[in-house]
Amino acid sequence: MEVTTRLTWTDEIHLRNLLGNVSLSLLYKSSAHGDRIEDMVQRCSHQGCTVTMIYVNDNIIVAFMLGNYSNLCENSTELNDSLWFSVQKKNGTTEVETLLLNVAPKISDKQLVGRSLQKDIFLIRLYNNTIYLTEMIAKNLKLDFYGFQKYLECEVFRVEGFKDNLHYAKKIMKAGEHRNRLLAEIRAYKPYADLVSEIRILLVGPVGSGKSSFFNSVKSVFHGHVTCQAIVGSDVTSITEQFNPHKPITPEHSTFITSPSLKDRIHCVAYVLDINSIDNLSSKMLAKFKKVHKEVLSCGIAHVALLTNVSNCSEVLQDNFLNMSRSMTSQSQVTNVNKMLGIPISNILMVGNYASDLELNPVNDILILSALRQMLRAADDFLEDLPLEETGAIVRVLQPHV
Ligand SMILES: Nc1nc2c(ncn2[C@@H]2O[C@H](COP(=O)(O)OP(=O)(O)OP(=O)(O)O)[C@@H](O)[C@H]2O)c(=O)[nH]1
Ligand SMILES: [Mg+2]
Repeated sequence: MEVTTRLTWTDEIHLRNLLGNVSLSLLYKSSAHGDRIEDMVQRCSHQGCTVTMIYVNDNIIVAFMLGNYSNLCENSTELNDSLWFSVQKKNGTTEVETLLLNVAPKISDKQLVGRSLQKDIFLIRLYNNTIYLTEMIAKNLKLDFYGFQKYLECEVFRVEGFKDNLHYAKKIMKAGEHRNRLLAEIRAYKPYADLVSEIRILLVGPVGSGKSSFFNSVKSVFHGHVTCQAIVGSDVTSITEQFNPHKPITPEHSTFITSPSLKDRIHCVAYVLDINSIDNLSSKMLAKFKKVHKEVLSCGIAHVALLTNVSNCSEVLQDNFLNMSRSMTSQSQVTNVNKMLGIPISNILMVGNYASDLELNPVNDILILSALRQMLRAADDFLEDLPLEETGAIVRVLQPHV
């Protein structure tokens, strides 16, 4: 009979999002393959990187191990690095917490043991379905238990498509954590002073510059998998026809709003340009951009530039993922956009849209979310600077209680 995992499809997506473009295949399941440590080691040896998952109530505690499972045996001289994380369901949402533990687990006394400073900091005892975690580990993983705990199941998966390299593993996991923080921040975002309920961002740019792809990429990151709602493609004329240059919108059009209220206005304009096309923009295109930009400036609307088709996304980000690196900001394309449109370098954003990719990648996600966050911040600055009469704000005079 085929052995199936306890992992749900959404749990698997969360794990894959954290580890990047990997696939997982089940090697060992305690309830099906026996709960002797020898059964586990035999099935998981010589398989490369693995994840060992312990299911406890609504939590999955995951130990990601580089190296080979057979190195866990006490007589092995090779050491495996392990990185831990937990996937937890809390109040209907799934949260992922990570902890980078540079501890090499070993098999000793028929249990999987992690030791630090001669102390056991984690144990997995297959023979009585128990996991032990110190308070420090539990705290970092935001688990609501520590010490010994009975688990429901233990499973081990082979991780395919992952470089067996600690530096890379740490970088990918830190990126996953940072992506999750950005996602939570943007989900909680509310426009400045609640002046509008939604921010309207206009994406303007040449045919094929990646406007629809950016829209799809943002949607994909929020969905946790690649989606293609807006049609993308390559043609000499525009694939997306919201705006048709041969049929410009007129006041007679049924959806034309003569006096748009603040909620109907554009709050931020993003000039979308393929990074590879910037140094060769035609003078006609440049003139068009300048014309649009003049209008945007005269309306006082926030604006940013979004450079798409960035292929070296992980080089663009500094090791802490907080800033784009200086090496990129000094690139000719960035300085060119800065000179052409007078857009400050901090508002020149770079992304690699999901084009032919099947899986999300935490590093690409960070650039996409950082770009979106910068657009929202720019829109907030625009709202904050609006003259009071344009905000539609009602000035309330409070009556003192008598
Ligand atoms: N590799 C890669 N391909 C991209 C990127 N952005 C867009 N593309 C590809 O470029 C082509 C055009 O992208 P679209 O998103 O359709 O461009 P658009 O700006 O919406 O174009 P129109 O609607 O025709 O004006 C598609 O084949 C995309 O897959 C990117 O960042 N990286
Ligand atoms: Mg389009």
